[in-house]
Amino acid sequence: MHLRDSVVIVTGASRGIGRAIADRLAAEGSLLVLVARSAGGGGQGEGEGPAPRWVTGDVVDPDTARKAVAAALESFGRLDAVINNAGLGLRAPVWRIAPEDLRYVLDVNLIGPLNFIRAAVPPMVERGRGLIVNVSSAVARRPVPSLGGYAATKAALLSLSETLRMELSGTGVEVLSVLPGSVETGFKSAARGEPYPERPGAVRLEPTDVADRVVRAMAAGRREVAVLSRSERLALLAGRVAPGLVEKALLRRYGGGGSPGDGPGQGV
Ligand code: NJP
Repeated sequence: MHLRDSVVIVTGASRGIGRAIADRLAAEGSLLVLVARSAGGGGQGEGEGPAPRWVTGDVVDPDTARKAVAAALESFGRLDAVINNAGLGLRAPVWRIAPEDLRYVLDVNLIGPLNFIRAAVPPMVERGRGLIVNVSSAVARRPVPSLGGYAATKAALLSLSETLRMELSGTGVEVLSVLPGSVETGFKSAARGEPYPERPGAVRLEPTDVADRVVRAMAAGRREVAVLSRSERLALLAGRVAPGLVEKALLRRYGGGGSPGDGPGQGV
């Protein structure tokens, strides 16, 4: 898609990856509607063009999606893309996941994007063009210990995206799936479940790395983009050749949660 003057909704734009995507799109000349429960520090997505419109609300509430789509149509007269980026982590071995935590994270990570898809696709189909970008996760393809519940929500989103792409074939509306690896944001402190331990020296991507790749993938009309560090890319490739060996290595690195030494605070 052509990014200059395109009208884009970005959810989860108050900080982290969503904020970086908003800033990158503003630099490309896109017109933005930004969504989060808070506006964060402000200043997101401010470039040379018109100031972004903010819609504050919870993505789990269908009204937030309806208001964001209405804001795009009223302020800019059209809607070219929705980036479903708002999301939440969950860390615990599967057998210690509290059902209410998984239910809540599933709501944010799956029902949130669904609300925006339901609100945005009809006007896009009517216009004969549009793009839905869903931010899933690399763990949707390669689960790791203690992230099984989170991976399940992101695998569900990936599955929804791949089905939606087929269903929208021929309408002019496209779907892009984004699969990031570990990115340096406030994601871990916001996550539900057991605390993430510090892992000094771990190589993580910056939100701007993800934003650059997402924006390039949007411009190039890609259907999927994985944004991974070198070691994550190697682990994913090795998993296809020798899945048993990679599982053992992941267990050594992340801990299985099954022994006293593997309790909260160990692992990822
Ligand atoms: O997370 P964080 P990231 N309704 O916590 C908003 C995926 N990902 O940028 O509402 C509306 O810094 C929240 O705003 P606020 C991840 O699953 C990440 O790292 O004001 N908005 C904030 O703007 C997620 O889908 C990593 O609190 C809600 C934003 O979402 C996406 O990347 C790895 C909301 C979260 O900012 C961005 O995550 C990976 C709600 N109910 C996938 N709940 C990683 N960081 O390592 C949250 O594979 N927000």
